[in-house]
Amino acid sequence: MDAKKRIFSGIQPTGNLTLGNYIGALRNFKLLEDEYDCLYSIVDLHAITIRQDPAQLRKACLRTLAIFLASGLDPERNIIFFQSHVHEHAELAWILDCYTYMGELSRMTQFKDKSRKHADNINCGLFAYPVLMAADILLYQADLVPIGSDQKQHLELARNIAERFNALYSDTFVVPDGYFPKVGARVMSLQEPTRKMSKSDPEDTYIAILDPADIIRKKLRRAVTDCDAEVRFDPENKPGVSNLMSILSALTGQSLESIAADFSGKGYGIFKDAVADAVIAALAPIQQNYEKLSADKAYLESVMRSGAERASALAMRTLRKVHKKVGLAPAKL
Ligand code: ATP
Ligand code: LTN
Repeated sequence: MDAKKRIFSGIQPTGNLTLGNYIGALRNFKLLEDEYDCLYSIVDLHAITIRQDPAQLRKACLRTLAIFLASGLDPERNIIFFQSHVHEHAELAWILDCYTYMGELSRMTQFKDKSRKHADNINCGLFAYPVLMAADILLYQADLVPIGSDQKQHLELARNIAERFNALYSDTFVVPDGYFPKVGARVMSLQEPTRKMSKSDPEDTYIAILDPADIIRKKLRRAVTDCDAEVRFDPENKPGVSNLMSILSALTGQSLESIAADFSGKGYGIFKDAVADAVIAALAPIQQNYEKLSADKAYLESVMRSGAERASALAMRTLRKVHKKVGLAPAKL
């Protein structure tokens, strides 16, 4: 009997995965693999809402897959696949577009941010991005979605779309819940700590999962703090220090109070080095696994092939049900 609840989450293969992606999402993927049936996708169709260089994108896709596996995700217990390999994602997204209002999408803060950042390419895909994300989740009847807090608004929209569809046509979709880390749900930029750490920002603002130890230490030493030299958690007045404290807490499990007590009167140099030690220790095993895995192209290809097959079998069922409910003519006449 299949009594386990289901999880779906996705990461875009845009650039280098960051410490934010790790703490906010990837680390939880591994934590949840025992308790749930999990699908983890490299959402390449989302990535092309921003203009990508094809050769770079192709590389980033494989690199992201290797990082998923290097972080310890077992490709037999979890379904790991590329979004574009399962055509039902785009098909369901089209149908759900017809149940989503322009007004709802206009309110999405990620759309507003990305429109500002890419003012020369505000395309329809960028606008409809959250509908494709809803399709990803609803296609697999996922109960839970591990994400960082920047995706909360998108998840809320996915829930609204599911409820709207269910109300119109009777129960069709599971209405999903979000799963957010207690500390580190929003890791901030090292240079502008009031903004989210993002893999599409300049190099010195983020720590990449694959950054070597000396680079990690250098980036953290240069991280923006403030000038009162007190390690205290106060995101409003001390965003830089508070961000580093959250990173340390998320990686070591130490509470924010106990971190403040440990570094009281010690100055930022020692504190930043301790954060660097924790980050380096957390990422080292992933980096070692990555070295081995990324060289084995045949293995990576076999994982993506079997992931796509397994995901397709599930996706097909939901899409068929949706076609029927909406009133589309059955394909096998
Ligand atoms: P981009 O900068 O290309 O938009 P991104 O760094 O925001 O990308 P995504 O692929 O969009 O990364 O996100 C993958 C997952 O990582 C999502 O669940 C997202 O919430 C989480 N995440 C991204 N950045 C952070 C962050 N700074 N802190 C915590 N979680 C994050
Ligand atoms: N929109 C997300 C990535 C994403 C996702 C998903 C996350 C696409 N589809 C489904 C969870 C579930 C982002 O920008 N971080």
